[in-house]
Amino acid sequence: MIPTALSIAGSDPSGGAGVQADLKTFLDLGVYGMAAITALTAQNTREVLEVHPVDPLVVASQVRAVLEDMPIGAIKIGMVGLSAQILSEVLASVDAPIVLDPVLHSSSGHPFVADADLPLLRALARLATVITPNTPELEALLQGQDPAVWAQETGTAVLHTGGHTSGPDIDNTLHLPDGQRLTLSHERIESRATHGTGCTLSAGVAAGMARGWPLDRAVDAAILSTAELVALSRDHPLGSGTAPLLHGLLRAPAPEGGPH
Ligand code: PXL
Repeated sequence: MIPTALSIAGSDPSGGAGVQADLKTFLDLGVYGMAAITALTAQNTREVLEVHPVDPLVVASQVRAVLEDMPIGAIKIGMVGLSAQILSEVLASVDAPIVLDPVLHSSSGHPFVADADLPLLRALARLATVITPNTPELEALLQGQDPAVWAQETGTAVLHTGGHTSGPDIDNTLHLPDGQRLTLSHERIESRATHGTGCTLSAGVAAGMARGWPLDRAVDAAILSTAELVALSRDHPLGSGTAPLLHGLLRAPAPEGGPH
């Protein structure tokens, strides 16, 4: 069986984040990738110049087209544009595990979600198997509620990512709906090549779930492969701002002189 995953996310033409990062991550991890685009951004490693949300009806149509024909092992949702509500409707009866990265800002700090749309994102989060917020996203989404309590109430696990903190280690905490709490830590890698880390991590979780792995295994594997990619990318920064992760370097290089 070929594992498959669908990304529902925004486009980053510089290739480091969004739907581009998701598809590259799926490929890196041996999963057939599909993508429905929620917004077009004009951005590079320095800044976001424009955001054009795709008409929610067109987003719904892309997702329905894929759902009615293709096997879907897992769904990763990133930037939702204006489509949070319609995605809640379209995905309400989907069986595949859903990983929601509640993206509120670009890597360069550009806001992607208006405050008025947060309740719609909260409703979508309740449909997910797991959400992957960093600390500011957790605060905005849960409004101060304890993530452990929220996970038990909603049945949606919370992977609270620690990349935005300082300190020698990055602590990621997984709150499961049954009350279990797992802390997955690794050494911080200082680098300016971190554009797309959140997208890559959540796409990695979806890739593991597409293989049928339990959530804790999928999360553990995604954290390790993302950290490995950050380490590999550090010495090859592209662009003059927050450089992208270099997906594909995790795979063995083609033999010298061999076919490309
Ligand atoms: O990493 C969050 C993210 C998601 N989606 C798009 C982005 C970014 C970060 O820059 O550009 C399209």
